[in-house]
Amino acid sequence: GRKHEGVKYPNSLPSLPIIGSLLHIGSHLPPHILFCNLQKKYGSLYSLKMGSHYVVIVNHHEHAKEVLLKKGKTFAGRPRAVTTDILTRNAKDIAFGTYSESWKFHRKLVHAALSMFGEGTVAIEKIISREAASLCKTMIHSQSCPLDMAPELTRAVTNVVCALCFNTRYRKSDPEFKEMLTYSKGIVDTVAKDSLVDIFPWLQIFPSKDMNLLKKSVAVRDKLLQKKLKDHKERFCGEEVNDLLDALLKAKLSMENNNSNISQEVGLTDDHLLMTVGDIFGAGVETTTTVLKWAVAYLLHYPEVQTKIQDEIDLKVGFGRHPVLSDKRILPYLDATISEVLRIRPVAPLLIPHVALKDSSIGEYTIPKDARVVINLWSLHHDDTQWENPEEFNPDRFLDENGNHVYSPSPSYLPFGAGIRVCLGEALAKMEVFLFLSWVLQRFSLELPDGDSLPDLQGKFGVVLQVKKFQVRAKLREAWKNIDIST
Ligand code: HEM
Ligand code: PLO
Repeated sequence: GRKHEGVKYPNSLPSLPIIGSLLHIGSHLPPHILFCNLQKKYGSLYSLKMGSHYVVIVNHHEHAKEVLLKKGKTFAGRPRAVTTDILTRNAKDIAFGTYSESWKFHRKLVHAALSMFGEGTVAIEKIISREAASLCKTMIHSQSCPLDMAPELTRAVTNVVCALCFNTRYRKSDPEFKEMLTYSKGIVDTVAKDSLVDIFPWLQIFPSKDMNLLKKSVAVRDKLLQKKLKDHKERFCGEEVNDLLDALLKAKLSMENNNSNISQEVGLTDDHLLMTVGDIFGAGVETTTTVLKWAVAYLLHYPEVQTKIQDEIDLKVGFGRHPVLSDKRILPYLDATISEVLRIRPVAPLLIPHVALKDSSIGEYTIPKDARVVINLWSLHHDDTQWENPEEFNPDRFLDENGNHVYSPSPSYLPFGAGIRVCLGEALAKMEVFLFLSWVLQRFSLELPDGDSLPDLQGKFGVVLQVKKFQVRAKLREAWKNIDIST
């Protein structure tokens, strides 16, 4: 650390032109891995300049918890960035909106709405099971040839969040669903490239081609969301709340009726409503689908893990009924596998950047107001003082000596973040991943198609850590050949 009148700042990387050449040694490493490697030279907490912005990179779990939990409110800000501003109409959403009354209000509303229609009630389990059944049914027809599971996994996950947000679902060849797949890919491929990734000289060029794709994709998304809002406004009578959009409209109406200025203060404008559902819809689809794809990719690499999960399901659930949420307790190996997938390939390896709302500190280091703080979850999840052979995929690390699932065998594990910015969809995502995987693995064995090479495990860094395309052969398991799958 650099000492300055008794104040100690984090080590700082040399300024950009020099880093340019320095970083080129490990050229084209994705940022989370580069930031992890830089610890060797600069320690676990260091800073760098990105344009005029001062950025602090946190690689150790104690520092991460100080930022997220102990000083959560101090570090609850978010930076503004050109691309996320386009996505969110200048940060009028939850994920990219900075700490404010409006942010608090929307977060609370969504949280309440999600628990009302889903989490904690049987309603959500029913919705997920319906989609799991539908997924299994389409997989039956694809047994004879190699299958890219991504589109159908995405549809299953989309339909769950569609039910929660809009009380609708998509059929297989629904044109609106296809449109959604296209715009969402356009957004994932381009958004946040300026704020996070452009720390790196070789990615700093943000081509106008990307910007055009982003704008076009956001316009298509906005049109779709606008239509949903219009439909809901026409149908909603102020009483019966069927989904998240109804809940938001009800909050808006009751504020307007109260004749208060609060709705201005907390921003219950149409823009805010649209951006809030946009967040939940977008996060709901891209994150959970990504985890499922990583899980399948790892099961192809580790067929013995798949066999163990299936043995557990066969023994504890059997073939007479489908898996239910309460089976989580009796399927610890599946649960451990999911935890391990979230460790080894975190969906958001750098979370979303945080911002210091006032002068503060992390450990012994002084952190000035407005500093951007990037938590490198990758470093936490691959810290070899915390995890034995961190690169190895091993669900057993999440089991105790009696074979029970341990939620967090190390404090260096935060797949959903923590504190006041913790993921809003954690409970929902966990239910979905558990049910979809247990349904599929109860019925099918997933194998590498003859002649294909194993799926890539590096991933592609972006606003989420994406999985490259791959195919599987999904074989209906022996025991199911004579059973009617639709039940
Ligand atoms: C934020 C992980 C699924 C909604 C986050 C963050 C992480 C995360 C790491 C950032 C925390 C931070 O910046 O400190 C995950 C993982 C998921 C998942 C691993 C799947 C397994 C979902 C789902 C939803 C959702 C299904 C929607 C229902 C959100 C929202 C935020 C968020 C709205 C922003 C919260 C805020 O800034 O206040 N998530 N997420 N996530 N997530 Fe998730
Ligand atoms: C995914 C593409 C969608 O079209 C728009 C969208 C909205 C919210 C974003 C999400 C994208 C990516 C994952 C994010 C989520 C908010 C919280 C979540 C960033 C860009 C995570 C993992 O932090």
